[in-house]
Amino acid sequence: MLIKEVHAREILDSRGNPTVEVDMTLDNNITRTASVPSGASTGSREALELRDNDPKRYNGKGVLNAVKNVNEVIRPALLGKKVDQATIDKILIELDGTENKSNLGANAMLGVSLACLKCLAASENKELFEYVSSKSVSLPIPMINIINGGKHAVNNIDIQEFMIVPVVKTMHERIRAGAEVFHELKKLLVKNNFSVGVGDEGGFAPNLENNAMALEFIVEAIKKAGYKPGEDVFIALDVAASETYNKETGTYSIDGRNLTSKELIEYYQELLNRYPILSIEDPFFEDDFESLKEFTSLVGDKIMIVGDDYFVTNEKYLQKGIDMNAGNAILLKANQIGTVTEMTKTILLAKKHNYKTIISHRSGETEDTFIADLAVGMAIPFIKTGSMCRGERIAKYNRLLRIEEKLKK
Ligand code: 2PG
Ligand code: MG
Repeated sequence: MLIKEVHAREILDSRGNPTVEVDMTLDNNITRTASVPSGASTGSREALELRDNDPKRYNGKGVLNAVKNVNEVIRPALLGKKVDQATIDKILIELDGTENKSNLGANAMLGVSLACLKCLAASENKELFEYVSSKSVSLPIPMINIINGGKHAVNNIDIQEFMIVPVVKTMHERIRAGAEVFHELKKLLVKNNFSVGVGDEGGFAPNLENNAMALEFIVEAIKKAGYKPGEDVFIALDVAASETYNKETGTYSIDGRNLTSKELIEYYQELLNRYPILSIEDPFFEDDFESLKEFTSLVGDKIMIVGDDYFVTNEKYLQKGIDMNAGNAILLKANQIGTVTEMTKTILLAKKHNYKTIISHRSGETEDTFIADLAVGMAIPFIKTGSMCRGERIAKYNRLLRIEEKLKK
């Protein structure tokens, strides 16, 4: 099979900001489309998301240059080429020629890389999850973000994500538990006169007195929905601590206090003693591998300590974590690295060193559900894809429900 056509366009993401979408057509006349998500609390080591910075369009957030790079630079290099994921991604990487994809833009490259993956699956008449699976498939445990703070909401909560993690047996039961807890939480917030407006990932975004109050409400909601906290449903946090860190003072702003990393560790330990938390993501700012290492040595045998901004889906930074024993889990976001091949390498490295893997959406999403398929096909044990509302989040959960049904047949 050869590549017959590649075409990119500018579409909107779930925040109403432009993003890249790519159609690819092969000479067997199969066409597949892929679209690229976009983060808000981005790590400084992420591959570059190319924006136009033209203040006259979309507040400078247009992606016409990335689209042009696909249509005028990548397209001519790919037309007539044999489709093979590794080869196509290699061409993209060489065409770009930079360490952080700043030439073509990781958004331009990922759109093409994903469209290619989907075309390959369709050409073999396979579902995407079947195509990417080497041996076993498995349905991931969802980490469902039901209270939003930090950069994802306009409220006073400094922890970015409070997630529930239903560990009940099937995907249908996990999603049902997630939705039931979500609705109980809504009732509780209404009853206590808090806002039930939602943040970027669909979690509620009330103004609460402190982070612990969010945890209290969540535990209560789990019980009200008829589940056992710490047995059926756990809690996970994404502190996204780079966003609460003050470089000048070297402290973190938590509940209106300025905490050193030592004090922050004590704070986390208190939370761990009081609530059924099974995972904490980005507990310190992205360059503080030392604190990550210390925290891992203290509680790494009990909970997942997840690197997102730390590792940015990049083999090189994950290797640093592995060498230092810093963290024991990695968040995987395709647009942090820019190609399917590179993300796959990072997944393999993580698995080899027993780092838990979590595939993740971005706060700016599209209706594309590729992460659901990759989670199943690549046997990634966790998926983080937002709350139990907002179409772009629900699209992934619905895809997982459909896959579970298919796997049963
Ligand atoms: C995160 C993500 C996704 P963003 O920090 O883990 O929840 O947020 O896409 O804004 O980086
Ligand atoms: Mg994160």
